[in-house]
Amino acid sequence: MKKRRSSGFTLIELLTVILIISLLAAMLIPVVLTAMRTAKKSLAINEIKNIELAFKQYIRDYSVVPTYISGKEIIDLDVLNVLSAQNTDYNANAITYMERTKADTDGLKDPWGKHYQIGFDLNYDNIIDFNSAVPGLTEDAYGTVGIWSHGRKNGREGAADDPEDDLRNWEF
Ligand SMILES: [Ca+2]
Ligand SMILES: [Ca+2]
Repeated sequence: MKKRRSSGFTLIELLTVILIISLLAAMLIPVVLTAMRTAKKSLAINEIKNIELAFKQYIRDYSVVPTYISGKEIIDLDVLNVLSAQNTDYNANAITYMERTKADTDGLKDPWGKHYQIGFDLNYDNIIDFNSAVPGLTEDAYGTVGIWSHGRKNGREGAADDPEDDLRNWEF
């Protein structure tokens, strides 16, 4: 009898352990997912603030918004090239306002893999002039530089974009 007890788990004990582990996993997975989502949101807010700060320093130094390269609005990689002093046509003093990091060979993307939307106040009325290419903007964005992420629910994978989780620097 003693020998049998010490030989290992009975089937009931094993099933109990498996049940407890399954219950713990079922409780922990949503917590981990929520933590990951919160971390991505915090990262996006930080990145948006960094981009905004870089532009504000640029505007302080050059007294203009860096809006045009060869007549077109600068977006994505162009923005990064100017701010990281790779493009000295629009950053004549070659000042580094932003370091180039991670997946930035394709421009400034948010943690969900979409490009940040960036707009400027071109006519100095403190209202950012996003062009019509930005969907879902139904209100005025106030300030000098507007930076917008469509968040986790960003219209990928066939679902419609949910504006509720969008992150916009003029709302921080
Ligand atoms: Ca304006
Ligand atoms: Ca969204």
